[in-house]
Amino acid sequence: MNATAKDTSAFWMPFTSNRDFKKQPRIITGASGHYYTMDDGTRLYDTFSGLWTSGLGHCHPKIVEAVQRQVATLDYCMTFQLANDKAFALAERVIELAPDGFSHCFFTNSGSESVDTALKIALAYHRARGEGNRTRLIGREKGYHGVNFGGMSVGGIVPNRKVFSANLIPGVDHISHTLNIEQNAFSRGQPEWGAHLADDLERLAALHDGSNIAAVIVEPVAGSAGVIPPPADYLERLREICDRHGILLIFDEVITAFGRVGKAFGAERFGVTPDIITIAKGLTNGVIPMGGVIVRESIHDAFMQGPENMVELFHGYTYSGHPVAAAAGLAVMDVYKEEGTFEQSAALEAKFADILHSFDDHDKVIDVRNIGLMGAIEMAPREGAPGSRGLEVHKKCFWDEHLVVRNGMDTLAFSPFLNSDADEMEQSFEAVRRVMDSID
Ligand code: PXG
Repeated sequence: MNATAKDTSAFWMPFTSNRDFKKQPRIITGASGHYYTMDDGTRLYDTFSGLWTSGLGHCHPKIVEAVQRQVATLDYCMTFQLANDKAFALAERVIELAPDGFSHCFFTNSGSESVDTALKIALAYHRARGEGNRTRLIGREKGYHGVNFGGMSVGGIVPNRKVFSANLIPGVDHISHTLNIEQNAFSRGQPEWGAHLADDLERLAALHDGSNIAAVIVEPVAGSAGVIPPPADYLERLREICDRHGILLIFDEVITAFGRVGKAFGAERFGVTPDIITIAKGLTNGVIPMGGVIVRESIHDAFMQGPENMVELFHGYTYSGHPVAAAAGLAVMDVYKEEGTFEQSAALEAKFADILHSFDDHDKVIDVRNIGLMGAIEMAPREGAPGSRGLEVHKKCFWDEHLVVRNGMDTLAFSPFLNSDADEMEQSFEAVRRVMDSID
């Protein structure tokens, strides 16, 4: 199938303007390393590493081989009262990388499932300890925690919630987001201003009484909302308030885990340890869908009571710990280690920041934000047509410059490969600049 494919009708595409897309479909049929290919052989540089997923590049031979071997050896085996060997091995590898005190990993198939699993674990944990009154969940404005009912409810992206407003789960509240362009425009890394915004959690603890709150969930760096790095000292303050009120702190690290911010986890990068961490994307380099929830030992252990023949947590997915996904994950963990991927990522951060901030004085740009290998260029919206500028850049980059660039409305988001070639990265941004210069 190439760009002239006639029948794109049957596939109802997710998070896509379907009618617009199908007028001139952008269809990828192959990939290798840092490039996608189309049917006619055109190669396109991927500035988004898949969808924040594929930090090692596409079709990494070691991962491909591990998946091929596994699918021919053990294609499926449930993990309910019987399990495959690879799931255990991968859980161990993930826990080795996790912050001190984390001891167990529960497998899911996506970030959305990880988030809903984490929320359920938080609620069930408090109940298991005799604090069943802790039922409130706190999210943050502009937060993205996937699209299932729990994650959507604690999430704070308005278009994702709007249509389902009456059916969001009850007992949820939100602290304020930390994006403030007036104060922080063009900050390099963590903005100086905004630590006090964490005190909004104190306000909610006063309003609902802290003893009723089960957990607060935040992305260490908000990703989908357009890369919003935490203000200096903000996460530390959230941790402090959670401790004071016995509230669990959940970091949604679906994007930030596995090298995206130069360390194994955002928790490590920012020096703040939560109680529960959600993962997905980089767990398998996007090769096979898989997610997970990792927890502190004390959380896991609270469930391990009562008769030993009883299921401790009535939760799980048919594909939790799928052997082929786990085999992919194991190969990915090997590559991270052998190739020094997190160090590669850390070493690229300054160069990436320089390139990104060379757009600070561009006449269409109102903010540039970055941390680790996460970056955003926010363009001013066109009068009366918000989002049109961003989509035009995406399309022109694709057709004219053979570049895949992700836009959310008028914000361009960048997720370079963790093993990017600095020159290639620079060239890709030169192309972005040409496109931004060429449109109105
Ligand atoms: N949490 C976070 C922090 C995410 O970034 C999810 C949960 C949900 O994961 P699944 O695997 O269920 O999609 C995500 C997903 C974007 C974009 O444009 C980001 C995501 C999804 C779609 C678009 O930044 N992240």
